[in-house]
Amino acid sequence: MNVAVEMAKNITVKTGMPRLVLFLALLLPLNAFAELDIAEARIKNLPPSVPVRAGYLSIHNPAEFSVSIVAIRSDAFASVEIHRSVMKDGMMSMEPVDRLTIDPGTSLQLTPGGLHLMMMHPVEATRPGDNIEVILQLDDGSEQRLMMKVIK
Ligand SMILES: [Cu+2]
Repeated sequence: MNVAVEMAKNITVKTGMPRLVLFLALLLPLNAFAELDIAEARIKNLPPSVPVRAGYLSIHNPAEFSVSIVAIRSDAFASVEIHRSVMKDGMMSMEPVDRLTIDPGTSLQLTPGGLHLMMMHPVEATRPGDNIEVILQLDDGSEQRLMMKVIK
């Protein structure tokens, strides 16, 4: 039996806090895992002849510490990179970004013309209305799954 369970059994609850809540609180690690609030996660569809898709999302970090996305993957694509659109010599181009850091309590938007996910080589043709699972790898070692909708 693990330590948290022993502790929960031995503590006399005098505060009126339900025993279950106390029990769950004891099971939480001291440093809670990061969890980002994701909204508007979408992938712009392109014909099968085009080997990449751009993905956009809105990310909010509700935690009191910074959270970084250090890698992204999806079974539906050979690879997923983070890109930034930049103007170089009067031409729009893109460059890879190692990680996305979201400061405590702030939001970051991945939007057309700015930061975006570059989703390389779809395993199957994508269609508007598809929901594609994407996994974010965070700097604390945890992973966060999200669904991205394919849009026209
Ligand atoms: Cu790109």
